[in-house]
Amino acid sequence: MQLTLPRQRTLDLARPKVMGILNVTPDSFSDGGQFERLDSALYQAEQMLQQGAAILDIGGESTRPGSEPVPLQQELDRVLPVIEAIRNRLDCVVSIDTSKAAVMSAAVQAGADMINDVYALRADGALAAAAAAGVPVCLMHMLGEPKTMQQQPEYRDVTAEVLDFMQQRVAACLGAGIAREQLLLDPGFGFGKTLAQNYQLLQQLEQWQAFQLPLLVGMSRKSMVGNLLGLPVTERLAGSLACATIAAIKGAHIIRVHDVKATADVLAVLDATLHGVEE
Ligand code: 7PJ
Repeated sequence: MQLTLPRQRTLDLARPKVMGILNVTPDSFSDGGQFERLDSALYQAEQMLQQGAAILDIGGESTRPGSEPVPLQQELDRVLPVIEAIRNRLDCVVSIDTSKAAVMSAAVQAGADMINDVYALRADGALAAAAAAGVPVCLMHMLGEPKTMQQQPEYRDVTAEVLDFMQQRVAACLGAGIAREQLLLDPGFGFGKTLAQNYQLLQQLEQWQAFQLPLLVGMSRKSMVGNLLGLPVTERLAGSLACATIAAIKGAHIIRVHDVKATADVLAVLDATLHGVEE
């Protein structure tokens, strides 16, 4: 499996790839003004690439449980300079993590290679913007909205319902003129799911192979790790690595993480086991 990217490039997904999370939200950086923010983002981007990330996911709006939306101009001001700086200086796949149509268009214009949307292109104009941008799009499942999604999510069968939702979103994308080969899917761990539902989704991850589309997962440092183990966000690495390993074994193609080096190490060990080592 592979993704077709802008400027005659491709991303080979025969072996799982690491997507490094690069948040450009005020809480994720010291507030030392525009230059310091850009400098810090670039440094972090460079580090993650050296550590083995194939993709950098750049987000200017927090979608953590309970978070508030960010105004359009603010999101643009946060992400566009970072995308341009990375595009000009570093060789990597740049993903824009947004739900807003205008941010998708501007980010791809600025050099982003793919779109990562936790709303799966359900926002106004997002289907059309993604179709016009012509880049790969990751469709993620979320029940409700970040502000309220963890208030008693209910499913009769979480995997079946999330797969159903995906079928509908894939159909909507095809209807909007997006090529099937441009789509990636993501179960949306932690987005409107209880602890038990998150682990049921992970246990049943093989079922996603029926789509024959690239599968992206994000469990890094999430509550499904923290609440299970009773650990704060700073102590969730081991649990997050276990999630990454399990997902890779069950067929995930892209693992979205904060801790790039540790995840790349785990995937290298898995790869040696599954595909052997050259003597
Ligand atoms: C995800 C995401 C995820 C995709 C976030 C966090 C919350 N995008 N954006 N999948 N999670 N595709 O990283 O803790 O799971 S934000």
